[in-house]
Amino acid sequence: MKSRLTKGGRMPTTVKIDPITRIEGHMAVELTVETVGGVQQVVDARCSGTMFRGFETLLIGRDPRDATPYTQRICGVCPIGHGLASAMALEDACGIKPPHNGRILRNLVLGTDFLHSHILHFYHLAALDYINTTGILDKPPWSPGYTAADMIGGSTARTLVEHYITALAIRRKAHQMGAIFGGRMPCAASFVVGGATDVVTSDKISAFRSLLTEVRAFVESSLVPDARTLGTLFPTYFQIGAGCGNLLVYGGFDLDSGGSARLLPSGRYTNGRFHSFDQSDITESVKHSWYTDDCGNLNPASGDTLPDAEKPDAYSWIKSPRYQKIVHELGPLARMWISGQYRRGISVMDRLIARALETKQVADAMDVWLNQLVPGEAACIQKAMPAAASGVGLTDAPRGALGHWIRIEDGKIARYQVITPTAWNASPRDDANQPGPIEQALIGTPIADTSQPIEALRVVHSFDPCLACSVHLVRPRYSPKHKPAASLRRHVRCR
Ligand code: NFE
Repeated sequence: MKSRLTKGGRMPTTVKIDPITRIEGHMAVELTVETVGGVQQVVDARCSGTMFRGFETLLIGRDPRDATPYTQRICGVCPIGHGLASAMALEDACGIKPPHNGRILRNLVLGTDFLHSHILHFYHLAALDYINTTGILDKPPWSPGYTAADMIGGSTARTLVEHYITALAIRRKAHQMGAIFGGRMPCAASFVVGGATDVVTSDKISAFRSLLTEVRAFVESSLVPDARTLGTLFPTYFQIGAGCGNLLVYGGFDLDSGGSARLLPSGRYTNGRFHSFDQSDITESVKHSWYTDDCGNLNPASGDTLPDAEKPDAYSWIKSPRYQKIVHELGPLARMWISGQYRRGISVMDRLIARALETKQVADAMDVWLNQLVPGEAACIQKAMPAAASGVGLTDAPRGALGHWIRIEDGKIARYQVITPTAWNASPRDDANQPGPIEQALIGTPIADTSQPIEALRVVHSFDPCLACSVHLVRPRYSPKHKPAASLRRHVRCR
């Protein structure tokens, strides 16, 4: 934290939160804090992904079918979204769709990942921004931490901490469910191009249902009411962290074999109006990202990943995805907004409540899908990979819309691009100098104590960022914060 006097005599303070804790991956935020209108607040923000992403590069030259197991290793929190998006991209390239059982199995396993991830986010990543755990959890990793006068104490804090601990066991049950039809978790072995390899039996359906019943009960009796409790106790957070106000959803959980009906429908809300969505309108700016300028402003179907660690004015390893060059926020609130199930507002608290409500929606739908499985019926169809083809796989993962783009040449992967939800949300400024969604949400946030900027942490956490998804590779010789030198650039170019 440092202060300098501006020409106008004001004293802006630079506040660095590096790293941001209780997220997945490595992220730093730099805030400029100034008193405006008598309120000390964030007047500028920069989000930085501090690790280089290289998964797309290491896929080049491999068998296209490798993409499904490999890309699941991008992230331990949302591997199923990546496995699904990559299988869908390959199916698009082959011109096939999974059969009935394959579609349902994928929905169920993706559903377990939503349950696991949303419960993880609320209790283990976000809730501690609001609970004073002094006298309840006094040891690391819970202490030391930021404290603030508005934090919840007393019996409500104790109840929330009890639910925090129960949530650990509930997340394990969600993973066990995923392993029943996915073969293993966190990375499902059963996801393949053409469907799923698992054999559906009545015993597996019963085992899955038994665990689902427990998880659903927790979601209904704890998660949803606890999220609403935070809303009641922190009403000002319905006015904080609005951000860009534009929302985008690719859609998730196919409800028919044609893929036209989805539990989470696709669409976008741009400048206050609802629109349809077409992936060809996505481009990625690299103006402020450590990539060569020739990677910029391309649709991912023709995108590239060429690092330039010395690039002036760059401050992140995340690119800046934009829809028609417009900044959009992704995630559960976007999905609930597009589907019309939640339109109270766009803010920190709205994100938390929408995520909890979506958890219930997905859990309830899973119970219905379980009844639709047909024991003994095949879940996968096979078709030879074309020697040359392109494909796009679009789904929604827990944190928002996820896309994989593949180009196959000579039977090998010639180009692979991934755009994750966090790449959208935590993106840096673009060619038009528009800040990304989290940066915009931070600007205007009041900060009471710059040595403990908990308000900023609450804004960032409301997006549930996952930097592991957005920037994927670090070489052991370098610290995560170290920009790779020219040797890495050569290494990547010489693939
Ligand atoms: Ni690593 Fe992920 C989700 C994806 S986030 S958690 O959800 O894709 O960008």
